[in-house]
Amino acid sequence: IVGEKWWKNSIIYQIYPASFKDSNGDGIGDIQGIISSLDYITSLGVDVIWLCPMYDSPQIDMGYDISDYQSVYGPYGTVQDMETLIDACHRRGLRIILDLVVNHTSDQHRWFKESRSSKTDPKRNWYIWKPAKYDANGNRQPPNNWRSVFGGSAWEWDEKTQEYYLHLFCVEQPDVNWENVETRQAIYEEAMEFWLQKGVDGFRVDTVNMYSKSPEYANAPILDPKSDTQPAFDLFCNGPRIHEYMREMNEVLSKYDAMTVGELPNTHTIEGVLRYVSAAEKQLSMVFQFDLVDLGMGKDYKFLTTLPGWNLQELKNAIKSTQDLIKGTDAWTTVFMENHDQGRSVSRFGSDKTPELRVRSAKMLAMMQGTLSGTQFIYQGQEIGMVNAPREWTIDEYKDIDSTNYYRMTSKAFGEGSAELSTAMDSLQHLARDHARLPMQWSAEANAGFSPALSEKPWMRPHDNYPEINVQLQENDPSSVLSFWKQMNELRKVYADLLVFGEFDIIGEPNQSVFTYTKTSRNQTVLVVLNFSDTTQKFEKPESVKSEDWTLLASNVNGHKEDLEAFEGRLENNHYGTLR
Ligand code: TEU
Ligand code: CA
Repeated sequence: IVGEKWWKNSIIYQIYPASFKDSNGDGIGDIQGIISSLDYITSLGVDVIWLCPMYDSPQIDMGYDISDYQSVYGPYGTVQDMETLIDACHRRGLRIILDLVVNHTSDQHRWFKESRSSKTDPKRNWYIWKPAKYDANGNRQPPNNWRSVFGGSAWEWDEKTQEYYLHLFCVEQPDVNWENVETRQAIYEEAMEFWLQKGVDGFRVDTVNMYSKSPEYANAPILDPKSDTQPAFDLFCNGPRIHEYMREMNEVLSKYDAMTVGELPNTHTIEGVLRYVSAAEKQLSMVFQFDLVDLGMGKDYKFLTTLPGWNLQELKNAIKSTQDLIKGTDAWTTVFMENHDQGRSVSRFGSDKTPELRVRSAKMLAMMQGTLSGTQFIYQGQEIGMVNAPREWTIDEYKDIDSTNYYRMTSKAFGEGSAELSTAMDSLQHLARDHARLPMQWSAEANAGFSPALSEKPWMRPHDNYPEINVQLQENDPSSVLSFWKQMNELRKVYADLLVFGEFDIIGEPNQSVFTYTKTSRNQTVLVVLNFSDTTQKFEKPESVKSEDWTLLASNVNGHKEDLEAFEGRLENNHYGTLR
């Protein structure tokens, strides 16, 4: 893999500061906690850490509402702590990337405070202000019917200056006006260069396709007739100037040779994704496509009557669309199943019904992730197979604004005790962002070892299962999910040309229980067989690979038989022989 960019063959470990490790017992994770865990992180065999926002913020959206790009949220630590962390990473040979959130700021950012102070303020057009509309009865209406991602109108009325401002996320997250060149320069300097000069190696770029909105601000088509707001993703994603902005941003980044991974929701065609990540475009190093993590979400997932399910064919298609991105192109892709916005992958795509199925399906999912091409991302706790909070937990345990808004709106529309509200709780139990934000389970000690024993209550309730699922227990167990992930991470390095760079092909007949694919490089192939069902499945090697002489490379069952057990996964290759 000589001559390839370092980030292609990297495994990136995502850290959610509030929930990773609390060093001082105030119940909130912090930077010193991360520094003290670097030996653990290194032991996983990862190359890079990605830190979710640690900037100063009123925390309405857990730090994605930034009030100052150049300071750190008090409970997390200081800029000096960040410098220590950056240095400590580099000394260990780890790289570090930060979250770059520049579609919007907090309404408490000084830019917005100035902007909203008067219509003639020099920063007025740093944000997106529009006059009201009036209906036939003379009632004031927002400029259009766009719905914010967290529900409700995307426009907020400002009494003082008698105009609306746009917020694609919550009211406290006004959208920055990227049309304004002065604003863009300020973003590059204050949010990017400040940290690049401190040595960070790149950014995960939040909502990267929303900076350019369709300039007409036209109404979105009515998909939800019962509502006065409509989903408008097509009108605020991938707007006409987006690629101009990306190239401009890239000029700043390339001075530092920084990598980027952009978050790319609502972009489903290969051509659309390639516009951002083809190397010739000089925009982003790679992006997160949402095809897989959106499975079973339903349309705009508001007011469900039943839980939208997913089937294996959809999962295969989702994987295919990220893998095919690099077939015969100069682009690069990513592999991930979890992040801070998703339910846990074992609960969504495997099974958390029994400890045995949990462990086996966690390993099977590790086999899938570990064998797909692209830069790999592991979310904290995924490596020990953490699962969703149980259905018994009430809304009081959910802290995310998206969850609590959703609950409040459903309750308002249908009432406490309604069947709809109960379905809303079912859906939150599957899909809420909160599940990823439960404290990291370090040990069987009080607070899951997340906070020191004599401490405040952690900001989110630890999962009741931490005595059974935790780092300490798994570190000493060669058959644990953690040990399996370490093995997969090692395998990925040894067989990089196959696993990281190889060509992906789905093989065999369409099958709703078993996912079979190969990864191929010049002279060798890996065969991956994954039983996504909780029952035994017949398995016969597809004709196309039958004649080959295969060796078992990894397996998640003891002494495997002909048939596939529930959630069994097998990796076989036809060239080098077993690793150990
Ligand atoms: O997410 C943006 C996004 O489009 C979704 O993943 C979104 O979180 C989800 O649809 C809402 O339920 C990014 C961040 O990852 C997320 O945590 C922030 O809340 C959001 O941007 C706003 O900054
Ligand atoms: Ca703390």
